[in-house]
Amino acid sequence: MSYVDEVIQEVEKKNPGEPEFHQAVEEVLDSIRPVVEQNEEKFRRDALLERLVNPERQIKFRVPWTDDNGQVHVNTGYRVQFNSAIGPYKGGIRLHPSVNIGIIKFLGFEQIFKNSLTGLPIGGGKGGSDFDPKGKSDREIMAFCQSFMTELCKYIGADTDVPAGDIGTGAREIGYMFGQYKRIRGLFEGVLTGKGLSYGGSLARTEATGYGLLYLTKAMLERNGKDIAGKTVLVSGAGNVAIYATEKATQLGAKVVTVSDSTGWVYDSEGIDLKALKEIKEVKRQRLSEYTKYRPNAEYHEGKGVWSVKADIALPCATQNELTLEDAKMLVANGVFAVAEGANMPTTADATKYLQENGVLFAPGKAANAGGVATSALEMSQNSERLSWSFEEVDGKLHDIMVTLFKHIDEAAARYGFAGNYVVGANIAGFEKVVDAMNAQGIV
Ligand code: NDP
Ligand code: 2IT
Repeated sequence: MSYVDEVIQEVEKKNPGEPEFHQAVEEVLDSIRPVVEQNEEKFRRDALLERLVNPERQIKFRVPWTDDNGQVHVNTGYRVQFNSAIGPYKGGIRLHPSVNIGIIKFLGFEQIFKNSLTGLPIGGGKGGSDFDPKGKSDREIMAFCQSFMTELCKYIGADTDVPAGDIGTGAREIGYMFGQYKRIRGLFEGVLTGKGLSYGGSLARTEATGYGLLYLTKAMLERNGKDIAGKTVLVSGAGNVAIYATEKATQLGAKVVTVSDSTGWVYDSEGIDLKALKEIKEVKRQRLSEYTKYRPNAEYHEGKGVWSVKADIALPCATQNELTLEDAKMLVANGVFAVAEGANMPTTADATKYLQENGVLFAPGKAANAGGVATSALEMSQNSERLSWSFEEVDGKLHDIMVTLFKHIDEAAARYGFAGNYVVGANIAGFEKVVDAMNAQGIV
């Protein structure tokens, strides 16, 4: 059996009940076969792939907090410090009831290659908790965040591990976590990114993932002789990534006609009203069903359905495995010619294969959504030099990072005979730098 297949089998055996982690590992290892096969004996002797798929460290802890009625709750907190070959661990904190160790491991594993692709010195990590922020008061959110950080602060630091936002963690949560870190550790340092602008945050970090997604999508379209202006776009999700993907797509002359949340979705044939969307989601923290109050001509539907709408481009920006084979078939039948993942692994493996086989341009999340973490790394730079850059400077760097990133994955795919397959290109290009650093640093 090939070394790659041995390691895939071992991962499944050693990590039972973690299907998302298996899915992420299989995709990466399958893509890097041509690289490994060039020197299989060395890779095997050095147990390079075993070292890659086993986190350097994983931390699991109790998070007790008290609700507004005096009831105590206990959640589970996680931080997986996956790989520090090219820099301090870097990756978000997810707060969602679906969080378990397998979810955090899949996200941490993806983050290794994503962070490598940014070209910046950041290793891979991820954290989170099964805490559900929905419906909680500000005081309850603060109580949870303080308790979470009381334990996490022992393991992180500006030069060791720098968490950030993800699903359920935005500027409010980062603020409470930063305050507690500073209080306990006595350090005002860049230990978290996505901070508020008044205490070390970076301009354009809020917008970065969505904007970066569109910069990469535009580069991919141009490489294939197409333009984004005038196209109809489907966006799923209605959170940080979805909102700023919608904003940048609109600025580039496209029309976004859908957004969704966990209870339903909106179709607005005239184009999503950004002001209304931000008011509902960022200010009032309401359900998307409120949208039709602002736009009476739009439609609101319960449940899933974004991928059934006729369009040119699809941008899944909600969560993992939200775009299935059945959805992929609808997209192709409806004329969608490009899919770029704003979320992490939103497309199932069989759906990805179907889209690629049917000629759809497909940009995987670890490339397409890397603008968020790249801008986090720019926030770290600004914190280190104790300076703040202008919006234009950060946004300009983000743009260049995404265009360069696309060039690298395009070249890597072609170099190994997979021209146009950006899944293979992203995995190989991300892997090459990490492997080089791991080899240089010996068996650790
Ligand atoms: P937010 O919490 O801001 O928004 C998430 C959105 O997705 C919400 O509209 C939410 O709906 C919806 N959603 C979440 N989980 C589910 C689910 N299980 N089923 C249906 N809908 C769901 O998160 P972000 O926008 O930050 O993150 C979205 C995706 O992008 C995630 O995959 C994240 O890992 C990825 N990402 C985020 C980056 C960032 O910088 N924030 C960077 C790179 C990737 P509801 O509110 O109803 O739960
Ligand atoms: O998935 C991701 O890349 C993020 N949630 C952002 C991580 C970060 O450190 O900014």
